[in-house]
Amino acid sequence: MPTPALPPQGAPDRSRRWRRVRRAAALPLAALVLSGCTVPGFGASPGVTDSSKSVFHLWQWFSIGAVIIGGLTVLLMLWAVLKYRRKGESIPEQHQYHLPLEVIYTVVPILIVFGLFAATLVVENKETSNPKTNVIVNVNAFQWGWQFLYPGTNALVYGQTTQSPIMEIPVNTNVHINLTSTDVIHGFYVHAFNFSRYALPGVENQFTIRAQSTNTFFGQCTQLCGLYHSLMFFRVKVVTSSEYAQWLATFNNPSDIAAADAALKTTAAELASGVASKNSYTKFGR
Ligand SMILES: [Cu+2]
Repeated sequence: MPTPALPPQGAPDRSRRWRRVRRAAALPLAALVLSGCTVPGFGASPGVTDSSKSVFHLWQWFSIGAVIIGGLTVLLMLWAVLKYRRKGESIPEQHQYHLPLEVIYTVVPILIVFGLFAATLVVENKETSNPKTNVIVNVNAFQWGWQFLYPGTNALVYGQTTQSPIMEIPVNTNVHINLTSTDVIHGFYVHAFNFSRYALPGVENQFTIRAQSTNTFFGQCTQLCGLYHSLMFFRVKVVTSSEYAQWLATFNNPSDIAAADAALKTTAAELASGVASKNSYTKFGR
């Protein structure tokens, strides 16, 4: 019986090797595509405040650094794996105690960590600085809503869950926020500000925001704080300085002042008694 002709030597080997290479390349490629990572934001957005932009740039530089270091590490690993594959039974030549190399791989990571630390410190100092300003908002979080009080004015806004009360602030102005909580730990978070801060009972957290464009931005509580945590929404409306002044003035008529006072007292009493408030005073002006 005639034996079938064998394929030329090397051909199946080569195609098998190619298949393996393609499979090995597909894996990191799929990971990269499926991670949904976007360039140049690396999944983040610049936001609309001074500090949101510096946080965004810090994130960008960290990501670029991670890509370079990660890529270099993978290349070095692949090079070592491919170049020093097992070629026989003998133990390969050993190269330990290579002093210059050991110094490099000790010093370089330390320099990288110092670089990351310094960059973080610069941005963090910007985040926590509280320049002098006339616009102050006392923000109080409670289960499950927000109260915005503008000291020195008659303005008061508060609302719960889906009422999504609006904190109105002027554009291109430093706005000083005094943040606290009535009951449990809440989180003040506005995505467009790339900013989050604890609202703690008995502690006043202070920070300054400076929005660069007018619009209404979505905010929410980011600390699991009880039954209606997932509905603890608010909005930040950034308006021009003259619109802000007009809005503040809408609180000056006597009936509004009386209504706001009464609402504030009712809320305070309800919060003190631990009864979930059904009261609201969501006057948004205009
Ligand atoms: Cu909360």
